Amino acid sequence: MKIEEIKDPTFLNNYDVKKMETLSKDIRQFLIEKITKYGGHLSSNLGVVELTIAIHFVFDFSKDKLVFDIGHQSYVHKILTGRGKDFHTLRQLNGLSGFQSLKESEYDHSEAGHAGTSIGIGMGLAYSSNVNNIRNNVISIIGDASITNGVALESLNDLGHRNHKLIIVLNDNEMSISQNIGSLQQFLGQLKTKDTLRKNYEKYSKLDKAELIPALNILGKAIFNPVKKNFAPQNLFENLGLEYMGPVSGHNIGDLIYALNKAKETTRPIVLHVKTVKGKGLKDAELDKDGKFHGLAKKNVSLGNLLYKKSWSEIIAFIVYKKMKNNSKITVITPAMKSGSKLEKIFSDFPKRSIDSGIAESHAVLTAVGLSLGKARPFVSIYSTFLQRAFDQIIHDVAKMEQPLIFGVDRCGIIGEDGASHQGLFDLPFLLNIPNIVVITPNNQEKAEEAFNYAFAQKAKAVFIRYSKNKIFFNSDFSTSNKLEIGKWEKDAWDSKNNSCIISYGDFFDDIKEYLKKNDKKINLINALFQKPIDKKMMLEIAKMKYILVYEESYIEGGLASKMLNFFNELRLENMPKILVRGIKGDFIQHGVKNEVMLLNKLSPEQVFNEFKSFIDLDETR
Ligand SMILES: Cc1ncc(C[n+]2csc(CCOP(=O)(O)OP(=O)(O)O)c2C)c(N)n1
Repeated sequence: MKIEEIKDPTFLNNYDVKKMETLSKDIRQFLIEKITKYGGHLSSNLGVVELTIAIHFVFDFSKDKLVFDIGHQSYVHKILTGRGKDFHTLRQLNGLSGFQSLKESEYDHSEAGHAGTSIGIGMGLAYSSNVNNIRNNVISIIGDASITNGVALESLNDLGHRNHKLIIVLNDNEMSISQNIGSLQQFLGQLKTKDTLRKNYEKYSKLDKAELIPALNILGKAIFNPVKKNFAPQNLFENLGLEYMGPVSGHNIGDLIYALNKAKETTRPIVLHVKTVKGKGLKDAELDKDGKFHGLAKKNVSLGNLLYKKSWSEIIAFIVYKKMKNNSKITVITPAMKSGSKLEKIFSDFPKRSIDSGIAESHAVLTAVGLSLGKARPFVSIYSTFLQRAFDQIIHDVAKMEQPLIFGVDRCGIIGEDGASHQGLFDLPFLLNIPNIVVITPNNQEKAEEAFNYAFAQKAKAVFIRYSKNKIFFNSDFSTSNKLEIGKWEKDAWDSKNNSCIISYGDFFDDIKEYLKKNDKKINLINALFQKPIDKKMMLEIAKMKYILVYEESYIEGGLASKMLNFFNELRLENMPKILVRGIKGDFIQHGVKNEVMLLNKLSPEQVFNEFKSFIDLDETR
């Protein structure tokens, strides 16, 4: 069958196990071909091919509900629900989302991007079936790393004492992006797949759907029940009040269908533990322990001159590494993003001072607070989007206790292909309102190093150093002992006779600077390195300007410009400068290559500069 021709999963009703196995091979081939070309999550999807087929075979998602945790492993589900033909648009502007998407298909019953949400949402959906007197099944699929997330554990705790029918399919591949960690993982590791139905393969593999399930029920009984008995006494899930079944081989369709059917028959919440191999079918991906095949970039994306460029993550890791060499107190913490944030060398060379806390952002920040209270120097490396999970800890534990933590806020700004759930556009608006912290967005390696010098000199203030996913120029010889002066902005191009200026920071500052230079445009330009505190002295100076453009890679509401406007307002000036603010407005920003997303949102340096020019011209002609 051509993968692109699949319209909906009903064709599976006419499939036997053998045909489903052939389909698995074809889907794997398709995934490898498309993802290596167009980019996306590869290993996680290769691991759930048989599992997703079996789920669609057993359940009917025109009435049952399916919730993927994160959703990065929902590609096979997309294929079976008629979206294979659109895979050439995956994660591109106006194309298929890389996660489940309510707007994309009636078969997508929820959305995510962040870990740990599927059990709570699944429980709510099951509850809603009771409220609405509907008889259906709700299935939440969650990985062994995501189930360790605090939110998921809260949901398990609540679910266990209720009687809602929720089937939690625990997809255990022993991997997070890189190797999974933690005691829950160790517990899961003790549970081995004892046996499978494979030895009876000839008896069931060619049966049609009506005959298959009764046959599996007879064959499976003898095999699975002893497994359950063996592990029941010490089973964590059963102790939490949930039913437990497994572990089941996630690559054996007969086993999966048997087990899913059994789970379907229960009336209580059940965990169906399925063992899969991440990257199944592609040797390099199967052996990958560092997450190289977890997510792939689009092939042939032009990244400009890469010769002297490195990603911001690499540069920050390089700076922190140097600091760790000279200061034995510095300890690095990442919530499961060691590979994404390029911390591998730090972890291998300073194992005693490197902590992977698992997918547990709030806990990671709390651990850092404890380290700091104990007079160590924690550096928390965390993606902007996942920092959202630690909002309360930043206020309640970091800022209120005046702990001098250093945060490397990775992947700030427009994120590109991962889209709405992963945008790094919320951290500024929530950070700028928290007392007793400092927020800096450097625009190059030198400023980043100076920001770290400043941060490590602090005794009672947490410093958030923000950087994007971009690549920038890198010099391995560079080192400075300079520090940034708190709150100080820098004038770049400056002519005191010119009555207008542009204020920006981070990559946007560099983008507009380059645009002005290339196009020989003369205008005052300020690098607002600190977003908190703002440079009040400079603000008093620019209060005399006639026109100001604030160009920021953040939501406008609550961003730098709103802080500036408050300040100007309090000055009660007779002649306020006329201020144009350009950044993200209102809506969630969808997936797509960053430059395209910027153009769509009228945020390219050229668009913004021209708009500023018209803004001035219009005013002058009044
Ligand atoms: C709250 C949160 N933190 C971090 C991530 C980044 N992340 C994406 S996939 C992933 C690993 C998930 O592992 P698992 O749940 O076991 O699924 P697998 O990919 O192994 O199938 C991580 C850490 C995230 N999506 N959400």
